Amino acid sequence: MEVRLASISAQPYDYELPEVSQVALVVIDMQRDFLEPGGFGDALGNDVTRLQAIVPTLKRLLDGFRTLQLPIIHTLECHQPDLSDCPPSKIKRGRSRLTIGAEGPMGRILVKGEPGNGIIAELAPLPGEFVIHKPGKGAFYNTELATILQQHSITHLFITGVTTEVCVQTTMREANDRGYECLMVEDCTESYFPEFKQATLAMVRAQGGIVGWTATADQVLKGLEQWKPSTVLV
Ligand code: C5J
Repeated sequence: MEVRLASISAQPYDYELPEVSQVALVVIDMQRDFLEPGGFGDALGNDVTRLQAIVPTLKRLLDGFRTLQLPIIHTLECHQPDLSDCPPSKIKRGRSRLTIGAEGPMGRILVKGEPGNGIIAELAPLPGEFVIHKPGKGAFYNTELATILQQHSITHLFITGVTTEVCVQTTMREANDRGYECLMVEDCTESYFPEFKQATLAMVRAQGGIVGWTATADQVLKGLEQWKPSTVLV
């Protein structure tokens, strides 16, 4: 008997959902440091207000995953207070007025535990959701992400957050190389540079989905609502 798997309408072609519950939502770096004035993004000279446009859609997607009781992984880009996990090259890069570790209006820039380093209130993680502190752009480098995914038998990742061409794309490429089936959610990721976002989406989909798939939040939610996994693993 042919088993027809549920799928999500996506680019460059439909994204097949697994037969068992092996999916997770990954929310990259929705932190005050990137979205609010006075943080790291602002110090680098960016218009941080651009990133706030995705917050309501990302909240809707988060709520959808919460309703379906699917795993959610939040990441934060941050460094230890003594900056021992921050290469000097990263501190120097950008030549910004406020470098990593400097005291800014929301506390020390990109330092773990500082007010400006937290996730914005609207998207705050709930108890039971995973929170990964990452010193790099990619979420696999020097973190427990790979272990969490293995322990929970997760194979399919829905990737969201900021910024599209930096931490989101780096994480998706790292995951793709590790064999994960990755879908970037188009209207749940944003960049300070609109053309970089569009270029990233195009790069992901090119060559038959060389890095994975893209779809909108509505397409993802519609696919998940119709999906009846035979086994729930987490
Ligand atoms: C950056 C990030 N842009 N979260 N970090 O430095 O994309």
